[in-house]
Amino acid sequence: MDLELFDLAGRDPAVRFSPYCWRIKLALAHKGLSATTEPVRFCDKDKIAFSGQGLVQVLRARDSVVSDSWRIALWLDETYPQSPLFEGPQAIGLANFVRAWSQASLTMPVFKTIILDLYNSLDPADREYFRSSREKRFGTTLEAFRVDPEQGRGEIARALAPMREALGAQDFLSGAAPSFADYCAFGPFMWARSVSPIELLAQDDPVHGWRERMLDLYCGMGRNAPTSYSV
Ligand SMILES: N[C@@H](CCC(=O)N[C@@H](CS)C(=O)NCC(=O)O)C(=O)O
Repeated sequence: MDLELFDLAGRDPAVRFSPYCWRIKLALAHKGLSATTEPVRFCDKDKIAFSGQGLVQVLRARDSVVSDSWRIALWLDETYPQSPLFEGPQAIGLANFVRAWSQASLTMPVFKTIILDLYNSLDPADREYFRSSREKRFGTTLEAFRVDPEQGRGEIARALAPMREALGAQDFLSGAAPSFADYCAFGPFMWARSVSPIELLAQDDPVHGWRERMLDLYCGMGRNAPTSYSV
C-alpha cells in the first residue's frame, strides 16, 4: 500500500518541523514502513482539503485518509501489525497519557523559547498567517510571548521533572526500547531542532542522553534532518 504523508514545511521545503509530523515519521520507521512526503505550508491548506480538516498531520493510503497523529498511530498498528507501536491496550492508555502530558506541559515552554526562530524559518506568506493567528490565540505579540533562552531552559527543565525521574532508571520512556510514547515526547525536541539553534537541555540532564539516543534512531533520522540554520 502506498503511503503519503502531508508534512508541514518551512521556507526551505526540506525543513519539516511539526512535532506531530515527527511522531509519525518515527512511527513509520519503527514499523519498517516508508512513505512519500508532501510539503505543506500553513497557506497551502488546499493540499489537505481532501482530509476534511485543516491541520497536519495527514496520512493518505490507497483507500484511506487519516488525520491527527494519535489516530494515525492507532491506524498504523491496526493496518500493519508488525513491530507494534503499542503492545496491547495498556500500552495505548499509557502512551496516551505521555501524549497528553507532552502537549499540556512541554509544548508551551518549548514554543515560547523558539517562537521567533520558528517564525523566521517560515515562508514569507506563512509568516503573516502565523503572526496573526498566534497573536490572536495568545492575546499578545510574538515578541512579548517569547521568553529568553535561559528562562525557557528553566521552564523546560521544570516541565521535564517526571521524564527525568523515569529516564534515570531506563533508556526510553517505553523501557529498554522506544515506542510511540517516546515519539510523542520527542516531537517538541525535533520541532525546536529543526528551526532553532537554542540548546534546550543541560548536558548532564538524563533527558539530554535520551534525546541523543532518539536522534540516533533509524540511521540518525532526527539527527540528519535538515534544519533552517547550520548545525
Ligand atoms: N492533534 C493534531 C494537532 C496537529 C496540529 O496542531 N498541527 C499544526 C502544526 S504543528 C497545524 O497543522 N497547524 C495549522 C494551522 O495552525 O493553521 C495532531 O496530533 O496531528
